[in-house]
Amino acid sequence: MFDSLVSTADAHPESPFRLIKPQNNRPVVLPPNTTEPAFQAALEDLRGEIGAEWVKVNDIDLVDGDYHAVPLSHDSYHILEQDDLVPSAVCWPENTEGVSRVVKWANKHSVPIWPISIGRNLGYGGSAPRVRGSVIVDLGRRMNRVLDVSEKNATCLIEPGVQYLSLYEHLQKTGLGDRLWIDVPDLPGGSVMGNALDRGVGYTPHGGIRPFMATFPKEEDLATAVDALRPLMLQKVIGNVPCLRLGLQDATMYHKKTEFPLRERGLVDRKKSQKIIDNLGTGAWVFYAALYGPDEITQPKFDLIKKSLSVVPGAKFYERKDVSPESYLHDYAKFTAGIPTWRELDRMEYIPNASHLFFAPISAIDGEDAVRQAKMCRERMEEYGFDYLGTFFIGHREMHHVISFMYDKTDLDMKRRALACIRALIDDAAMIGVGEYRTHLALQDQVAGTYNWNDNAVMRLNEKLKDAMDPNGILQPGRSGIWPKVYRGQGWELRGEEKVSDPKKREMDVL
Ligand code: EUG
Repeated sequence: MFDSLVSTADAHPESPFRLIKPQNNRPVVLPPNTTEPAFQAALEDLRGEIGAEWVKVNDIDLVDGDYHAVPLSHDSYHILEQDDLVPSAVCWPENTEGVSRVVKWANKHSVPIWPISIGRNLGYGGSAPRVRGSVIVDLGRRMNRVLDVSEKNATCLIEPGVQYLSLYEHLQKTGLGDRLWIDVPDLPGGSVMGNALDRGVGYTPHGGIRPFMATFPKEEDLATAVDALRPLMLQKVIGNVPCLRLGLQDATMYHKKTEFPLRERGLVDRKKSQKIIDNLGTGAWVFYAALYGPDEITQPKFDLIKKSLSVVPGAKFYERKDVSPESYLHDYAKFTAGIPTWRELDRMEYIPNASHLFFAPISAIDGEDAVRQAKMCRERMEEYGFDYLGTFFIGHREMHHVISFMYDKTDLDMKRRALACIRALIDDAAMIGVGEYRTHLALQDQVAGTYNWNDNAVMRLNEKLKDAMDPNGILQPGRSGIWPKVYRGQGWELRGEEKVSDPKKREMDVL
């Protein structure tokens, strides 16, 4: 039943659900420390608990699909081998009572379970489990109701399967959309709850908007620009989470307009990238922000911002009326006003078979710190043959420095280089005391290992809590680098040798 192993489909008219049709003929991977008959019996038991039609073994051929049709069979943006991070089965409980039954079942049979909401944590592991053969508990498909929206408090109560898009549509349908908006991230297909639980962000506060864009001509302008932005953020002159993006990274969204160099393999020549940036008029760095509130407040704020950022020679400022219809500023205006857009998907045209991986260290809102990180990342990425494609998402006290690794997932050498490069970067960042806010499943052991102050005090606390709350070690073993007692010291961690393929991985490919 291949179609049930696809994540919840987008209902949006601009994003037709493209059905993927893999065949059912791949051997099922068993969970660790079980036998085929024991696992068969456990699955029968699970069928009895939540209904036979809500349990499926993962025996389909692995097809990556795309953003609108994400498979539950594996990490569709795989960075290891395609069949490394695969579940044995997927189940779909109907309600909290069903979830409780599944958890009791997992404890009884010692089967690791991996809850997901929508499964679109793309670039960080998607829906995939860390332990091969875990059973995915898809909380999104059947629990996707908006339970309550309080207009008065501007809050909502939702189930895990509520996507940003569906919450938006709910507000439109109920008429609340005139008064309330949602905090949309760059793409709206993911789960609101799932994104929050993985420390994700959105970019908007509440209230009326006025978006703008500023460009800074030279790459060296980064320090001055960030230092000029710091007081604007600390004093909340800018009330949203703006972003400062490398011009070339911005350009990856304009493949239709700038087709010539962007689809090339390898590093984009500096002269060419300058030409692209000049054509688009984005500057070496482009800044997007939105101001909220009545005109009487936003106009003086905008004037102050222009004055402050003009310390960068050649800085230019644009509102929507000043830019072409293709400009990303129009999309930015939408999502900073709570309206989902799909524009970010245009990046997937940057290279063939594009897959994404993110390196996401935290920086101070400090020019020197930002430059140090950008330089470090550029040097390391160029060493491994990647363009540094960085964006700083600027909070009021820190910046999420999100760097896109785009690789052709059918090009094994490129994939290997991406993984090796990001591993090197995690170590580079740790050397200067910098950590990541979020990372891919395959990198979580390494990143957790960098938060090692005081003889790994944080991990020792995490393990103590894990042992107390999940004594059988069934709940997301390995998530965030936290392993249950029964897994410790058994060689499950991935720290760079990438030996997932042997021996634990394949020894039980049966059923
Ligand atoms: C993005 C933002 C993130 C992240 C991964 C991707 C946006 C890409 C702010 O966090 O972790 C356009």
